[in-house]
Amino acid sequence: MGEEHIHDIQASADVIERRLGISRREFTQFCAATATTLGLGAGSDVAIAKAVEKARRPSVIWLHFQECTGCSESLLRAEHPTLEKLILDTISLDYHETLMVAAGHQAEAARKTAMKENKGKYVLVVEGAIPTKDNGIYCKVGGHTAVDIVKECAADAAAVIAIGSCASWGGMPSTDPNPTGASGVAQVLGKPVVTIPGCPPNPYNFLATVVHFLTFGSLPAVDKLGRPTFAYGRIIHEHCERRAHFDAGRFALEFGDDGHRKGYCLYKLGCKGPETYANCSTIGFGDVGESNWPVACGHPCIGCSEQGVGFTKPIHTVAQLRGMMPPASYPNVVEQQGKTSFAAAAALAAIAGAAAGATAMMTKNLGKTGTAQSQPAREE
Ligand code: FSX
Ligand code: SF4
Ligand code: F3S
Repeated sequence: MGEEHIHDIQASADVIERRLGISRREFTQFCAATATTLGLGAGSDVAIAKAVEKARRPSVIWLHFQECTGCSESLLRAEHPTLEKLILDTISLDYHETLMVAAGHQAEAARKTAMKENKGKYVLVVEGAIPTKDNGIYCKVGGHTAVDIVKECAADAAAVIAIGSCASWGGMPSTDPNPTGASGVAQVLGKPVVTIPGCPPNPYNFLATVVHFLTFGSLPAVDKLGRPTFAYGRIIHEHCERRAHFDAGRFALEFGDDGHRKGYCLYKLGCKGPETYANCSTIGFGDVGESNWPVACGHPCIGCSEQGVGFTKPIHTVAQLRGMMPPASYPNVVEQQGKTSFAAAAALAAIAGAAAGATAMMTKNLGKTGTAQSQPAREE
């Protein structure tokens, strides 16, 4: 890293330290981790630092429809020292029903004013599914249906982001028999939008998407479902900390059994990690410590971010392996637990897991004061 580079990023960090009380170290870590997570080249951390420092504060209109507000909660409850401050500093949250002080006509007026003053420039964030059945009467705000509001707000938006599985594809409210015709934003608008699925989604994925928009004036690359590929490009199973046990044929068979207590793979309890695209297993949630995500807590992934899996397949039905099986040299997955050389499986799993590499470690270490810690190998 050149001297000029260090000087540039520290100058921005000084500004942020004064403005938000976030230490220079935390801020430079944040910029580097975001650049790495987004898969950007050398020097991008400086570009990110400068974009955040300048705080152009794009106007954000955040709509709520059929949902539990978990997306907003997860964003604001993040223990990440930088996350909440940065999100509230880098955007101007001009309309958000659960956070704004205004109510009733005042709130409606705030939305209209923000839309008028920032025509063509504001970012529209939609949280929650949109009921489309019976002319959309199952969700109204200020006397207007969710369908009408989302269409009105999207018309002059610079970008539309659907946060959470509900807004991405219908999520939990669209569960069969979907009595309200709950749908995702793209379905209602009839055009693709960026989606950040998950119930709730990882707030870091939302923030990295916004930072990309701030830094480059464009949204990150997405897949055919509108999901940023930096976050949803690989399946959870690829980087799961229990993967060595899957490969070795060691499974928890019941909650609380010996395998469950030993941290074995949760595949037979219905874990949907093998058919769910998300980065939960690499970045964790809330930054409250190593491995804070559903599988690490002992519960199978239910595929909450994957359309057709979460809220669709029964929680304890075993996952479709999407063509991925342990190599023939490994014991069969239906064999008894505990008859495998753990070392061989662990070595191979380590190679598979290495791909998670820098992104996982950098992101996991965001905001921590200590050094990177690796999981000790389990010897049994
Ligand atoms: Fe809840 Fe958001 Fe789930 Fe939905 O998250 S956490 S029901 S994805 O829209 O509030
Ligand atoms: Fe992890 Fe689930 Fe895959 Fe097992 S099946 S390795 S618990 S993601
Ligand atoms: Fe959801 Fe599975 Fe991640 S349940 S939070 S996609 S581990």
